[in-house]
Amino acid sequence: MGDPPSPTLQDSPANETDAQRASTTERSGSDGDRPDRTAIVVARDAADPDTTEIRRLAAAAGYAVVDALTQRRREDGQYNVGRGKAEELARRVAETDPDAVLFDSELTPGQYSSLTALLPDGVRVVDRHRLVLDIFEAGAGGKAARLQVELAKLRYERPRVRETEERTHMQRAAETGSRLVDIEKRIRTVERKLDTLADRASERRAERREQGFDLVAIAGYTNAGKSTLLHRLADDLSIAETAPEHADLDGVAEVEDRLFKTLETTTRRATIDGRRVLLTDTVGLVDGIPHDLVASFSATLDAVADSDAALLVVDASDSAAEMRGKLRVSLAEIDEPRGELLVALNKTDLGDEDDLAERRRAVGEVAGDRVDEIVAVSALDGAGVGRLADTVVDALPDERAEFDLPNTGETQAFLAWAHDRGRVAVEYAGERVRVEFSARPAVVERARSRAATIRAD
Ligand SMILES: Nc1nc2c(ncn2[C@@H]2O[C@H](COP(=O)(O)OP(=O)(O)OP(=O)(O)O)[C@@H](O)[C@H]2O)c(=O)[nH]1
Ligand SMILES: [Mg+2]
Repeated sequence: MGDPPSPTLQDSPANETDAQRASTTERSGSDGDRPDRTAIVVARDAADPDTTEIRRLAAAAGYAVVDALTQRRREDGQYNVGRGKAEELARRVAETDPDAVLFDSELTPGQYSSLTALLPDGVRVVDRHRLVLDIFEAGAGGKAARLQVELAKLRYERPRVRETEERTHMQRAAETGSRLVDIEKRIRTVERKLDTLADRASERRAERREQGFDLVAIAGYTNAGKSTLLHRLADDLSIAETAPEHADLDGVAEVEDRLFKTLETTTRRATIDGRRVLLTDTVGLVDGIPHDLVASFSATLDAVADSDAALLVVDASDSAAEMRGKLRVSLAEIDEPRGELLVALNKTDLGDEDDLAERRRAVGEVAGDRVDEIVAVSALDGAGVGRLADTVVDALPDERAEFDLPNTGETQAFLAWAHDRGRVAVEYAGERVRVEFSARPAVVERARSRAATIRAD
C-alpha cells in the first residue's frame, strides 16, 4: 500500500538527478486522454521533497511530465529553490523544451518574475496554487462552480497585480485605469452572486429537512473515493427522475483515478433502513492551497457544515504517514458539521488486516477528538458499506412517537403524509389504528400537531 501509481514516480531526494532523469519517458495522463502539453515538475521541501502529488496534479491538468527536480532545502527568497538548482532547471528546460515548469510550492510574485527571467523564453512558470486553479477552470461546468473558480482566480491575482501596480507609477495606473480596482470590483460582484446561490442552497436544505430528508455530506481529500462511495450508497434512481421538485439534483458523480474529478457538489437520494437520506458528494480537498481558495469553494464547505452527519472519506491505501497528512488538511478545511463526523476508511481492498489496524490508529491519533466513528470500507467492492450505512443511520437525529387514531380518511391522509417523511409502522385494531412513527425531531413534532387535530367521525 502507499505506492504511487507507477514505480517510476517514486522519488529519491538523495539521488534525485538519476532517479528523475530515468523518469523522463513516462506518461502522466491517468485518464486515458493523451496529454497535449509537457512539463517539468519541481518539488522543494525542507524535510521531504516529493513529486508524487505535483505529478498527479500535472496529469489532471493535462500535462505529460518529462522531467523532475527535487531539492531538500528551505525556501530561497529569490527562486524558491536555491540559485544552483534554478540554474540547473534552466539547463534542463533548454534540453527538453517543455511547455511549463510546475512548482509544487506556492511562488511569491517576486520568485515568479525571477524564475521567468532566468528560464528560456516561452516556458510558462506555474505554481501549485495556479495549477489547481487551471484544473478547476478546465473542469468547472455549472454556474456555481464557474463563479467559484472565477472568485478563486481573482483572489489569486489580486496580490500579484497589487505588487506590480505598487512598483509601477501610480500615476500611470490612474491614467490607464487600475487593474487592481477592476479586480476588486469584480470580486465584490462575484461574491454577491455566490452569496445569493448559497442562500438558495441553504433554503433548499431547509425545505428538504421539512420533507423529512436527512442530509449527509461526503467529504475528503481528492481521489479518496467520495464519488465511488456515493454511488454505492445511493439509490439506483436519481431523484431528479422521480420528483420534479428535486430537478436541481443530478445523478452524475463521475469516478476516475484523477485528482479533482468532482468539481461540483452533487446530491443523490439513498434509503437506508427506510430512512430517506440525501447524500451530497463534494469537491476534494488538497494540501498546499491557501485557505482563500478553499473558501471560494463554499458550496462544498457549506454542505459539510450544514449536514446532519458528515462522512469524511480517507484513502487507506496511502501510507499511514501520507494518510495522516491528508486527514489533517481535510480536518483543517472543514467546519464542525451540525451532526456527527464519521470517518470512512476506504480502499481497504488494497491492504491487509495489519495495514488497516495501523490506519485506524492513525485516524484515532490525528482526529480522535473530532471523529465519532471509524468504519472500514471498500467503496469499490462494497465490503463494509452495509455497516457504514447502519452507522450513518445511527448518527442521524431521530425521534419516535406513537399515535392511537380512529380509522378514518383523515388518518389515512395523515399516514400518507407520514410515509413521505419518516418510518411508519401501522397496526389496525378494529376501529382504531395504532401508528408508530420515527423521523427527524422537527418532523415528529409536526406529526404530533397533525395527529392532535384528527377526530373520530
Ligand atoms: N481499490 C479501490 N479503489 C477505489 C475504491 N474507491 C474508489 N477507488 C478508486 O479511486 C479513484 C478515485 O475515486 P473517486 O470516487 O473518483 O474519488 P473522489 O474522492 O470522488 O475524487 P475527486 O472527485 O477527484 O476528489 C478511482 O479510480 C476509484 O475507482 C476502493 O474502495 N478500492
Ligand atoms: Mg469525486
